Amino acid sequence: MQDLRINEQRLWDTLMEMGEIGGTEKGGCNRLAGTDLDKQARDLFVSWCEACGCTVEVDKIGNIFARRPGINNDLPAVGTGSHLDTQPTGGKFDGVFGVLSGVEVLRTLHENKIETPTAMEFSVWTNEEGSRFQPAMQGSGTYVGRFDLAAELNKTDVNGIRLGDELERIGYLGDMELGSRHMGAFFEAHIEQGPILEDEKKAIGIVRLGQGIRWYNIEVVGRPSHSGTTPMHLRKDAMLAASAIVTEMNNIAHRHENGLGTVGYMDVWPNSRNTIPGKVTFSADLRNPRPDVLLTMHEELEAFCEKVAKEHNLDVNLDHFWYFAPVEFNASDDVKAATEKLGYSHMDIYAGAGHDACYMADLVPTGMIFTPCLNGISHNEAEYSSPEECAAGANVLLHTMLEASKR
Ligand code: HGY
Ligand code: MN
Ligand code: MN
Ligand code: MN
Repeated sequence: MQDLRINEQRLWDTLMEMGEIGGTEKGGCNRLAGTDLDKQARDLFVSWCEACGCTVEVDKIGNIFARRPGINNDLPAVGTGSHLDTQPTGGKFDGVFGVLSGVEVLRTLHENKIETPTAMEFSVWTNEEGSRFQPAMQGSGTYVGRFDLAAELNKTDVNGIRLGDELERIGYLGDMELGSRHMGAFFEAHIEQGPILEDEKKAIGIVRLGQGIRWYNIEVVGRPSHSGTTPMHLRKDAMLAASAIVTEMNNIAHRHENGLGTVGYMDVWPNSRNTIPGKVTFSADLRNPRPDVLLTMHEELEAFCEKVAKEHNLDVNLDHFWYFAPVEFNASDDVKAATEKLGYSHMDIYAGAGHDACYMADLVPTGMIFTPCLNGISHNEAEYSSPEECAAGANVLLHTMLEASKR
């Protein structure tokens, strides 16, 4: 088995084929959770797994599990997986690389007629991106019991469409109980989505930690009035107040080591050039690898919102609806052992993005395998990892899973 390797060209062709579903002119992918394109991608994944003899089941929040039997199916399976949903201007690799590395592992085991001691589980998690429906990692977070199933199925997108209705419409509102596919270990391969591995010229990142995340919806409520007749000192300008909060978020992030603060979404009402904005609703995304620092950042944002409400004499509603605490990956030594056995250059790293493995770490020994991506770009249509880089990650996944299956 030592010399067993995945098929680099087949993995690349599979990535490119999947990338056609929701493919954009600039070479990226727009395949939002619960859409027809998500269905097409899911159906393709299921057909590939069934072609290799897997049995496939879908749970109550649409997570897909393709199971390859082992010698002793009473033992917990070794799992892998990631997500197929993308950002609106996403790439071909974020999440998809992890899912299709799993498919390539499956194909390699199947064609070599390798019997593994335990079953192997290949999964696709619902709405990891948190772009159309919030929060991110929604399927894996619900699977591990961090989120309430009914509440998550009732989440709606900006058009008021329910996640549950979309999953039913695309045929992926399953009936399998959450968490009922017992796994003994879980490994997720993922592109780094940042510049470090490329900078350090390392082929593999041994992911030791997933950083903390806090998400907010911030609503600033002022008073719409005429831009030509309302003196500056008599305005309740929601845009002015919102801009102060966005700027302070940037200051908070810079004030703290490894602090990150982002406003990605903003809605202005009534959104007319000669009416002073009456309401501005926007997202806020704070991150830090340390829970104590992330809490301080949270407290500073809260205090500043109260200050702005007073100074601008208007309402600021801060809805802190999602907190993901930093998580250690306790099976990362398995990843390191496989990486060293295969002779790939590597380094320890922490995950800046959230991943489904971050929630799976609640339940089972979990590890993540990072591969470099060009210029560290992700959540961007220019996202790119080379066939060789992808193959290295998939080979590490193959050997990590084979070793874990022997335990
Ligand atoms: O937000 C994230 O880090 C991930 O892309 N869902
Ligand atoms: Mn991802
Ligand atoms: Mn992502
Ligand atoms: Mn993920």
